[in-house]
Amino acid sequence: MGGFLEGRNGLILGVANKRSVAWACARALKREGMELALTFANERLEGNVRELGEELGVSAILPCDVTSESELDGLVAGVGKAFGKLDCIVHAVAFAKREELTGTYLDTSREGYRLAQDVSVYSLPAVSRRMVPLMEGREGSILTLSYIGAERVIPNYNVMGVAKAALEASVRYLAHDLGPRGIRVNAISSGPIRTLSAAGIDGFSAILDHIAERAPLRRNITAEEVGDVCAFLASPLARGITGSTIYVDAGYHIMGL
Ligand code: NAD
Ligand code: IMJ
Repeated sequence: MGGFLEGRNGLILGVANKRSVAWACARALKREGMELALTFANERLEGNVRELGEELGVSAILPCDVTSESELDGLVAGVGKAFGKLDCIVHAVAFAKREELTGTYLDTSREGYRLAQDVSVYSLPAVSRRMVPLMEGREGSILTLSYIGAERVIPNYNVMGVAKAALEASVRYLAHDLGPRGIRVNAISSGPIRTLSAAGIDGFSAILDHIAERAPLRRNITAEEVGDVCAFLASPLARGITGSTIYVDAGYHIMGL
């Protein structure tokens, strides 16, 4: 009660399990009073997401593989039915073939490039466009998750780095498109977090150690810290911010060496 997101409705894409950044965002938004709808990408994840969603007391749990136009259409219908109106979208979805996340970017296949862009980038305008009619006239906020590999070379991040660069550019173009309709669009560039998407990444522990040694705050960040910035960006406290990439990375991005 009394949270700064009371009376608002949010849609969260990207919960896979309790480690997901999307799940930390869900908890932070809910804590501040937002009503939530969660999506699951496939039947394999449905049970997991239902269990988590019920535990948090969400209003709806809806299927959405973002590569499917018909599931995206179904999502609008589901969100419309659950809420009528929508204030916030959290897009925390990314995928590339595992073989593209090792070796060189030079060797990226055409299909691997297409898939990474389709799931990790095109899904943002695709979801946003469909939700705009539900979001108009109410200080809406659209958020996505990025990584410093968008701007600088992180070994093995490869095709995902190029996808995140396109995602951050998409945030700017969408902010320009939707600003006149009162909808803000921003990205959070998160430091590394041990989630399903980080599992099995070669040298991930060494990357965490490197950040803890080098970042200004001399530590890694938590998913909860990303969730809190998500709540801020979703709220009227951030009403003057759009088209931006905000870093939640213990300050690592400022370092030159
Ligand atoms: P995660 O594996 O928990 O989340 C990724 C989500 O993408 C999963 O829920 C998965 O179901 C979903 N997804 C994949 N393909 C999909 C599809 N076709 N349709 C719908 N959903 C699909 O991992 P995470 O680390 O929480 O990732 C969330 C976001 O955060 C991603 O955009 C990721 O790039 C970004 N990010 C992660 C880190 C990190 O270190 N973990 C750092 C910076 C940014
Ligand atoms: C991913 C690959 C390589 C290096 C990486 C990462 N580093 C970090 C990540 C240093 C932090 C995690 N990250 C930021 C992502 O965006 C991950 C996306 C991702 C992960 C997988 C693994 C499993 C799979 N496909 C994936 N697609 C996207 O099959």
